[in-house]
Amino acid sequence: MATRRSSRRATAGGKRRDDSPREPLRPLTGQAKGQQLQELLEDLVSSSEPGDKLPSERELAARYGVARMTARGAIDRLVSQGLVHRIHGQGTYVSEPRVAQPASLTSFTEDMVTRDMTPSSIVLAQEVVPATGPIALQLQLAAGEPVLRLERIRRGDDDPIALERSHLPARRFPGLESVDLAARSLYETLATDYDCEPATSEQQIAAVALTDAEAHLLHVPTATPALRIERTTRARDGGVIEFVRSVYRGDRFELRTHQHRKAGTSRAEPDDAP
Ligand code: 16G
Repeated sequence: MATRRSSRRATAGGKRRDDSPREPLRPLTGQAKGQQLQELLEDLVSSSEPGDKLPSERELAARYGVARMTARGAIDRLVSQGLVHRIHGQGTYVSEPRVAQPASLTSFTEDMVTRDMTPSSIVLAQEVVPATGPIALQLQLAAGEPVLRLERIRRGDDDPIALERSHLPARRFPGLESVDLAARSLYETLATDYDCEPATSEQQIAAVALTDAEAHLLHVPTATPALRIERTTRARDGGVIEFVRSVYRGDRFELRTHQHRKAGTSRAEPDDAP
């Protein structure tokens, strides 16, 4: 799949441009015309801006000498990859790129800045409450001990991307409930104000459909696909400092991982026979 240039920026004010390129007729030849067309369109998307309009099925069919069904199929695949979206009665438009979360332990703020986006948050809850059994278990506390419950809508360039529901041990971070976490990064605050750096984490990731309430907060239709991430984070001293349950919009977020294969894994074992 084509990866869009990270430098691609939102069209000012979300304005849509209708400047479909006017190229000469270039009939596709050979097998798998749908696949060829899809690749051409992925290329076109990678050099476009969010909000740019794609040529219509009819234009694509005429330009590349393919059936309209073939053009529709190629666009459908781009839609399902999240590269473009259809607006009923208007056409197909290039989508905002996904934000990549790297495999390393980064904060939302860092993820946004890496993508050249401006992070911001809307704080929905920031209060000290007694830990419920499951939260206490995750934070390795006794049930009823005070925890900071922090719920934030995380935004990139003012677009809501994720909903994060964190719990932190309140005794370790006294006063954190009064810090303006709409304006400040949590990780930066922990490091600067509490001399506590997040060091390691374990994550569980699952594909989910957003609930009504989540979809409403993230400004997308109900049941939009999303990634649910649960992360337990420890400080350098090994203490658990955060348990977070987040949902990230599937159309705006992706995870990047790096795999390492152990040397010799694929070799057949020599016979043990004497
Ligand atoms: C990430 C973490 C979240 C942490 C936040 C801090 C996941 C699932 N979540 O989004 O646990 O609270 O970064 O971000 O990755 P901040 O420093 O920008 O407030």
